[in-house]
Amino acid sequence: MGNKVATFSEEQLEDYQDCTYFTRKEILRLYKRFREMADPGMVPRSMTPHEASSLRLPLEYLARIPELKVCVCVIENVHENPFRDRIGRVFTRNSLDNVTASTSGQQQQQQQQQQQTSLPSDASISSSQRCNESSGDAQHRLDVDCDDRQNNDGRDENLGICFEDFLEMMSVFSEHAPRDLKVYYAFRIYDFDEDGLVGPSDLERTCRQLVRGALADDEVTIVCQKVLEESDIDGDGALSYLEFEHVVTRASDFLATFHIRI
Ligand SMILES: [Ca+2]
Ligand SMILES: [Ca+2]
Repeated sequence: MGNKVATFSEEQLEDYQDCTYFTRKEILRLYKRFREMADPGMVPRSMTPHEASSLRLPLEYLARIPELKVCVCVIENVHENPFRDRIGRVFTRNSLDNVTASTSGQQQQQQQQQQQTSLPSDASISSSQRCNESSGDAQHRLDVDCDDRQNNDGRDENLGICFEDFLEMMSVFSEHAPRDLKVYYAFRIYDFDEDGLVGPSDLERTCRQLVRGALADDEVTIVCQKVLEESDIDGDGALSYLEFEHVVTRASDFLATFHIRI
């Protein structure tokens, strides 16, 4: 009696600490949130590395986390985060991309070059490693991710989110995550059609979600044209990662809005 079941092995906890911006106390608190978001009995009290990367909850369950529901990420003062589903998809895809990457020689090589530490499973680049990438590296990764996705159309529609995805997601949104990392994920979230560019249709969808019917369609189009006019430096009609980075760098409140407090 009174035996305390350890949630993770010591090694797991150390790995999670290495790969995120969280202390072990915060990691355990996040695990509690993950369990609370599931239905009773769905998530065990202790979790093996395999379960942490394979036991998946439906993305809709993210709505059960108040911080995600009323979070101030992307835009402030929205009572329901219009990007919640999009955020869930981007972070879920990460682990799927990694699984796919392990079967691809070129990507495996790339992984090996950039991988110094990793989550205990086959998850590849942790958020803390990504922050060391230059803009060029980030663009390259987006291109690779993009090719990969185009080869796997629709395969992962209902994959769900595992604890490691969840941890990585919360790490990116944490206050300790560097700006570059947040910009990288913001770009992926806004790139709805996942072609590696934020084009007119992505901008319109972003704008529509943000204004939620407050602007007429033609007004939305005008806003998007303005954004492109000001920021599409090479004039190809879409924002590349570098152009997007430039826009966000000028937005002083970006860091404050891309943040979830746990
Ligand atoms: Ca796009
Ligand atoms: Ca451009």
